[in-house]
Amino acid sequence: MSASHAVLVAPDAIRSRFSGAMSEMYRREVPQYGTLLDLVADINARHLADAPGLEAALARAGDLERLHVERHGAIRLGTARELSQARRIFAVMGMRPVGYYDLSVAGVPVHSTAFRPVTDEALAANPFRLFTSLLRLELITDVALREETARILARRAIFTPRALALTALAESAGGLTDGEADEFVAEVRETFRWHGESTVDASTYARLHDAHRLIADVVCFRGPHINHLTPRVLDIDAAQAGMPRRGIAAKDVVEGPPRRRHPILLRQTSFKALQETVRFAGADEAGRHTARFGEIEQRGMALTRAGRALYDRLLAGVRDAAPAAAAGTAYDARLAAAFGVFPDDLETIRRDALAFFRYHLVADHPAAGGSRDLDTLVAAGAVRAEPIVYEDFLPVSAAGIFQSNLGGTEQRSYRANEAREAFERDLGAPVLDEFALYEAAQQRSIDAVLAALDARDRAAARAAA
Ligand code: OOG
Ligand code: NI
Repeated sequence: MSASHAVLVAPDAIRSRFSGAMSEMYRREVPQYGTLLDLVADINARHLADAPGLEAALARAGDLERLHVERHGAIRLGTARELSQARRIFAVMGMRPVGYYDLSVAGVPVHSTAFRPVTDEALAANPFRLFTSLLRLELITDVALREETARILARRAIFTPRALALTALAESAGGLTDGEADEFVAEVRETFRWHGESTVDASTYARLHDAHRLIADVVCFRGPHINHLTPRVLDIDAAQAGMPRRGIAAKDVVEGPPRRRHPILLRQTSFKALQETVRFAGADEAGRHTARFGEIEQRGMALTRAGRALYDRLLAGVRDAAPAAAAGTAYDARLAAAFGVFPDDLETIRRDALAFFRYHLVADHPAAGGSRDLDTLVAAGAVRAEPIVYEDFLPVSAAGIFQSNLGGTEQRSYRANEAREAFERDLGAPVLDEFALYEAAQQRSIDAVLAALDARDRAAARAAA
């Protein structure tokens, strides 16, 4: 077979291999992440056994098979060139930039997007996502330090020449062969490994660290080490309670919405970043750096703009009263109380258009007197509505995760200054709108239901004729 007719590997399969390779590498680098995976596997198995019907519901939504391979990770990049190269590399694995997150408001000098699969099929195959942040040099106020930072970053090349060559090949050939895909995964993984040696001397590290811990983390290393990986758990409160029992130091509060019967958006918790040994340029003695941690997430349904506005308003009300980290269990109680006004039964959520749903025709159900009205069909039981899983991130939660893992309690904040256009220019492409993606998924399912009803009617008419 000539090369031009070689069989190409689906981007979904390359992403699965990459996600697996990253997980394997991180387990070796951060053994506590392995402990976290064991804890999550135990909780998921127990939760499925204890909640009758859940397994079937997850299976119907295509969520069961993806559960055990599901995870997200996070990386922090330094330059526009790194970000645009990352965009091309992740595209080979079917991951597109979705959403814009401004974290400067929370005192973190970065803005971010999430590279993730976007189609229903790709998400079902493997939803691996990478929360990807770009350092905002313009937020470093000390001009000399800012220029030095730019000089240091300009010297490094984070992707291997082979990774970039294979990316160009995938772009021109429309994909990679099996062997090329394996090589690509190994080469790209290389970029995200931990380096125990800093590229700068101890005093440069100290100055950058004093400007912001995150700046030191991004600038002082050869590449953007993966800083956490996050499996998906079905009961995050059980995971939060289970961490200390396995010797894991959990962060104080779970980020995101409170516990509910029908989970919404995303709840997250993490274990505190490890102190790691680093060797600085020209130094004999080892120093320390804190960056890498483990995280657990529980995903719920994707909210519409209206649902999200309600979520944001309720959360802001609670947080304005007192910061989450300071408040401990009192915070949980206030959060739960505030969210009392957010409906927690699926039919109200659906009818109030607070969340997105996927609609399925119930096989062999007499179709509600030929009605084409969705609410009528749902009420008659002829059509079933399943909530669509939220596949993205939450800026306030992300800021909380960043903060609890920078090893300090600093809460400096920058002026709120969204810079989406600059981010998209650096990325080399616009970010996709997550609401539009969920809306389209919902609409596709409605169109499919209506088309199936029409087909059913035509078949019935033929049979009657
Ligand atoms: C990213 C923190 C955000 C999440 O799950 O919200 C994040 C980082 O620390 O680099 O991963
Ligand atoms: Ni995360």
